[in-house]
Amino acid sequence: MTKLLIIGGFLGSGKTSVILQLAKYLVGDKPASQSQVIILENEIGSISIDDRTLSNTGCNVETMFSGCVCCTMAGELVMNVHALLSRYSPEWIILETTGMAYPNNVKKTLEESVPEISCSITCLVDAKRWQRMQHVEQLAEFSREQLEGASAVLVNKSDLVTEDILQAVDASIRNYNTDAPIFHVSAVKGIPEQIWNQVFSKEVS
Ligand SMILES: Nc1nc2c(ncn2[C@@H]2O[C@H](COP(=O)(O)OP(=O)(O)O)[C@@H](O)[C@H]2O)c(=O)[nH]1
Ligand SMILES: [Mg+2]
Repeated sequence: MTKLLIIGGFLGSGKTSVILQLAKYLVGDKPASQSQVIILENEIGSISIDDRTLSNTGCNVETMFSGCVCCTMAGELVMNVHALLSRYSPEWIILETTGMAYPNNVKKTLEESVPEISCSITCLVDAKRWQRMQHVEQLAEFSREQLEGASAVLVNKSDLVTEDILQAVDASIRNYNTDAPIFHVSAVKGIPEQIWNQVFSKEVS
């Protein structure tokens, strides 16, 4: 069964940077497995910088412009995923959502319409900006919607903050998601294999 991983998180939280690390982990030193990993980018706007960065992984990068997959493009997402499955039979599809998407909606849509995938959400939190965001009501509400259905939370940019701040961020995340394991990472410094092993402990046998 193809595993579809939805990467949620606010704009600039490090989704693309984390996906670069994840692709490295999944492909490892076996270039043959590049074809087993598809990166699906949902960007709003016409020029895709992330797409070019991600192409360096050697994995297939597909881009969906012009709308958000959690709302206006839900139908198109389903069609795209069906097409990717029949064209590549990949082991993994990694979906980078727009910074404004609700990953839960995306997961629900896919689970209802594409039974041949198993879907999970990994949500990113920007360690540097998180606490400030929680003081703005709409952003706090948005944070809740993003984190609620996540099966793992990556607190990214841990290189920019102190241990005390990381602890406070963890406590705040627990207001929105009581179960998901929380990992402190830095996508620019590199995310070690052991962390990914734990993130996927349920999926990877
Ligand atoms: N210091 C630091 N910067 C990071 C980290 N991860 C991402 N960034 C930077 O944050 C910015 C946004 O990252 P990007 O991956 O494009 O975020 P996205 O919008 O969620 O895809 C870029 O300038 C990255 O270099 C990190 O772990 N530490
Ligand atoms: Mg991005």
